[in-house]
Amino acid sequence: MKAWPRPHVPAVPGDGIPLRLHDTAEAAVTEVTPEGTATLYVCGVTPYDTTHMGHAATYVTFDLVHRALLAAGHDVRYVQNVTDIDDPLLERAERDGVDWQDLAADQIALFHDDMTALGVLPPHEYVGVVESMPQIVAAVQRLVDAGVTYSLPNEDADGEDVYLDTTVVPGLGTISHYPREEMLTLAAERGGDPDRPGKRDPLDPLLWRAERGGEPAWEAGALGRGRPGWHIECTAIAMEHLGSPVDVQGGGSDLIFPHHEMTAIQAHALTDAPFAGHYTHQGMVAYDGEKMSKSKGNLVRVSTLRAEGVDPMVIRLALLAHHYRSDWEWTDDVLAEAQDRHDRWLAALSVDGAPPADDTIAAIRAALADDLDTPAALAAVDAWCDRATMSERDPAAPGVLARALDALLGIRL
Ligand code: 5CA
Ligand code: ZN
Repeated sequence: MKAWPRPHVPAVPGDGIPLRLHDTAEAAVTEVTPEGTATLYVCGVTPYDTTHMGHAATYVTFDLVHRALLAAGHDVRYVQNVTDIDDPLLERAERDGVDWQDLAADQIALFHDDMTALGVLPPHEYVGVVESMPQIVAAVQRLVDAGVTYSLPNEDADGEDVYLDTTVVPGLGTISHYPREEMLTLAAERGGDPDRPGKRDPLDPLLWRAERGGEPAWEAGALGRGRPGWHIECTAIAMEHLGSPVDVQGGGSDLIFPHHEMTAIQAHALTDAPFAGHYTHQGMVAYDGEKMSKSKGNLVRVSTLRAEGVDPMVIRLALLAHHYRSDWEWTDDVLAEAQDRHDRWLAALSVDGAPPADDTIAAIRAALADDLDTPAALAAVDAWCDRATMSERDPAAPGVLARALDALLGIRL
């Protein structure tokens, strides 16, 4: 599938700094140490009701990871999936009386438009689940052949559903470290089926779902017609396009369990090696006191604000004002503060000569390399703007700083 257009990334003066990033599995901030090209896999949208501020926060955060790796001197290869077949997508299409493929195509187009407006660098491969069916089927079949799966009959289907047997593969809990009770609760809330009779462990993830009447299904050889479980899609797509381990696996913190836990276990079962060097997670953006989510409908959409005339760079500044690991709430004040900052920065960068910017650029680089400390990076720019009207004059400084803001923060004023 095609991604969105790639903006130019200007060169930045100064030395690259190795990126340190939080790893959920280690519960620590550690250096990202790519061998050769740095690889980044980020879980993409399920294309309905996108792009809300939670989605935007996640993709802007991993855009900063992408930019920080480039600024550190690495070549980067970035893959993002799109979950273009899934229960919630089918349910929404049914509710609205539209074809699920048309709904997905429209929402993917809208997502691309929003990502372009927000200045997010596109992935090198933007990969749909539907177009990846042969690789996903092959991954499930390899797990079956390895003897780490079992099948359960289903009265609604001719074939059988296939599960990974987590009682025989190692690693359950090594990403999230959540207590078992919490895992059981989250599995039930987030697409799992812990209460299904016959499962060897209630947490075992579904790998292949036999065709139910009226549902889309694909041929899968010995597995029979059906469609994949959610987690194996990302395992197969990441391994196909990046190999493993990937340097950074990303997504929102709502994906820590079960999605990233299971993605990693499955990859480990396939390769006998860790899936990722860093499992990095964006905190949750809330609205009206609750996590912003498509299922609840408490959404602020990027496209709505854009249609109201809000500059997408103001939206991006609103997101950057929060550290990516904190949970925070979208409010009108958040947007108003970002608009103020945008106007101050624009005014300061538009003067005829300003204070030298080298130290400010070094401070932005250092802040971002330190686990994406965007509030510190923004504060460094604020401080430069406060000095911009003072006497010291470097005619080149506004241009140099503007290009650094573009390259490092994705802020193009
Ligand atoms: N297609 C799957 C991943 S394979 C999925 O989770 N899609 S999604 O559309 O529900 O979410 C897309 C991304 O946005 C995920 O990384 C998710 O963790 C993140 N996300 C969703 N809601 C929020 C939120 N309120 N705050 C921050 N990130 C969020
Ligand atoms: Zn995923």
